Amino acid sequence: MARPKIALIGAGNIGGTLAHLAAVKELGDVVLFDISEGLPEGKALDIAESGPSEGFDAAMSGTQSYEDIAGADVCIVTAGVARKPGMSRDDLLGINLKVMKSVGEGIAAHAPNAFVICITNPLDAMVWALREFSGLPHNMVCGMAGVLDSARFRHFLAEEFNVSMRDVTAFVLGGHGDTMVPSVRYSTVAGIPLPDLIDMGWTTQEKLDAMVQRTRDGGAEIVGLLKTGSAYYAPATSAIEMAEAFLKDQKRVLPCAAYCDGDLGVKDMYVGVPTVIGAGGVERIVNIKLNKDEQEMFDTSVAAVKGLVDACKGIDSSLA
Ligand code: A3D
Repeated sequence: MARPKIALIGAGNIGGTLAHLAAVKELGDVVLFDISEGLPEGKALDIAESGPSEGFDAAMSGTQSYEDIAGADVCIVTAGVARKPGMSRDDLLGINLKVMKSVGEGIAAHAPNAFVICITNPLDAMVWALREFSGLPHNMVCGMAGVLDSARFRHFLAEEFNVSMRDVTAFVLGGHGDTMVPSVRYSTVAGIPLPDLIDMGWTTQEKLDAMVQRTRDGGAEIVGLLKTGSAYYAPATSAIEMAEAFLKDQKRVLPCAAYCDGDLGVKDMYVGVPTVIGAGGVERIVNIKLNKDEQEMFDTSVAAVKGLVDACKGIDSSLA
């Protein structure tokens, strides 16, 4: 059986890391696409040359032509620009919306059966627009944010409790932004919910609140340290976890930006919710029950995402 084909649209910091991880994990052959000439070709060659030492069998190539992504099983989209000093969120939205249009059309023309994972920010609005421009089925287009935000929360919790990160589960819901909702009730250590761990004296409400806030600020914390870019190791690892769930039909329960059509009370929008990812793409949304406080936070987050989607519709009339 031929190896799966993985197309990475955008060969910047995350794109290059995705390619390396996909190769090391032997998930399939990788095509890196970028408008920047030489960048995808250079990264592909560099990673291919790590193959003899690492011992993986995966073909690597770089391209500026959408024809080369033909028949891809998975497309991971990081194409776009990051916010630069002096650029407003709306400026960024306008620029990346145009990028989503060209990427969506490229995928529709050459890889219409792919499972598409969007990472480009502002995430929830961009994945919505990418789906609209590509016309692919909603279950085959999703956004990566929840796995990363949950991983950050799990890391902070594991450090606080001095336990293995593997035994800490967490869910972060809502939009990928300041309003994201780290769910304390549904986060556990080996099945023990966090509120019980406070009762057991493992931590305090104040410390937990601080970890929740640090999770919300997780992206900004890394930007503040790096100064010249944003996080890429953990974002790439998170998207690879989702791609692997699809390629191996793992039926993983992972939070991601998925299309909600009435799910958790959200209509016709992409927002972070728990999902099941398998060979059918986003096979199911786990319709968890939120309590009053969680619902209020979730609603605020959904309203923020809706504002961005409405702004997209205002910029590109074909989306309205
Ligand atoms: P960066 O290293 O700048 O890579 C972006 C790449 O996109 C560059 O190589 C560009 O040349 C390329 N590009 C620009 N326009 C196009 C186009 N039209 N077609 C193809 N390629 C194009 O950024 P990065 O890899 O660090 O981040 C990529 C995106 O992910 C950004 O929008 C980040 O904000 C976002 N991001 C999201 C998360 C989430 O959790 C959702 C986390 C971290 C970064």
